[in-house]
Amino acid sequence: MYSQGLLAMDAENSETPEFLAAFQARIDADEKIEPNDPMPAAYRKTLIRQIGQHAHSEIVGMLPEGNWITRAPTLRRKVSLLAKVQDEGGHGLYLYSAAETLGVSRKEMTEELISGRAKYSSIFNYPTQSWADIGAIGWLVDGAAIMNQVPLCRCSYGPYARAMIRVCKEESFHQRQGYEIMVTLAVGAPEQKEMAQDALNRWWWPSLMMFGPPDGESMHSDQSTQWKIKRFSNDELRQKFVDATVPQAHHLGLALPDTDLKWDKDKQGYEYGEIDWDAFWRVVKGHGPLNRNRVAARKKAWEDGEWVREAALEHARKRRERSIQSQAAE
Ligand code: BYC
Repeated sequence: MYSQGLLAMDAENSETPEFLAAFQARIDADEKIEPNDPMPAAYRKTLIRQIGQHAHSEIVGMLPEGNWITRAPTLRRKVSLLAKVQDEGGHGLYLYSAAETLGVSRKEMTEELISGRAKYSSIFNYPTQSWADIGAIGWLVDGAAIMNQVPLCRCSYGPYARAMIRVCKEESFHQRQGYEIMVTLAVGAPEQKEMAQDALNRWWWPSLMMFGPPDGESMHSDQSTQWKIKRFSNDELRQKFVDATVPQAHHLGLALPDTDLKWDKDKQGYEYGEIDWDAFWRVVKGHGPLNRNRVAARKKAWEDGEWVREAALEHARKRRERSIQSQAAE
């Protein structure tokens, strides 16, 4: 996908059976793989894919919430929403940096995003229609993100795992600020409770889709599990999320929009209804309610920022030149 000669970064012997076995032995021994270590080209490629998509998700994920910064109901809500959106920008930057250690540039990754070729989480293609959506996103979307990202703190690739530790701490604050918004609405006026219920109705199923396709259709899972990039399957994490979140909805006095949802005593978990996977794939393939809008917003931001990048590079060039001149004069 990326033009750069990434394969050339891997030693010539990095595909031999002996090398692959030795690499797998390092993974099995829970050693961290670091940027300058030799690695199979497919391991590098899968990490660039996943970390790049993850970074894009954080950056695109700023848009639905950014839409409400100027309309937050109180100063306190505005301050915490601003902080949350800034955190997401920071997460994107750690993640782009982690991907850069694998030999791909941020410019290349951004060009993939603004050309519409790169994927990012399906969840960010839905509109935020009311203030309650900001509560639902923090509670459900950040809640789902934590469930998926805590195991990534133990991922085999060092820079990704270390970035995830900081990200998870911040996501945990995000989840709580979202749930607190939902609590406030749920105990408020009947209209506020209705807003909270409406937001839950619209965000519940897309949140379950964040974990990716069902295990039987997840093409990368087996290899990523063998390499300890993934520690749990998509369905396992989805189940953990449902089990943790349903009691939280009950505490709010809200109803989950799933008539098939019921506690299963044998599996000690909730049975839930059929997910509309056709709808999921439509969104992933670019036909969700706001895919075009999201990509266009990122394209505009990248183009508007061109002069800043040029100025920063020119400033760096001049400093370098001055430093060479002053060294020559000594
Ligand atoms: N949306 O074989 P599979 C946040 C793609 S942001 C779109 O199971 P894998 C936040 C998948 O990429 C946090 N595409 O893949 C920010 C693959 O396509 P390609 C976002 C999806 O990688 C702001 C194909 O479907 N979190 O927290 O083994 C505000 C087959 O899937 C989706 C991450 O990025 C999807 N939902 O597993 C608030 C976590 N699901 O690449 C909050 C990091 C699947 O072959 N990523 N696809 O073209 C992961 O953990 C894994 O990549 C996934 C998918 C579990 C998502």
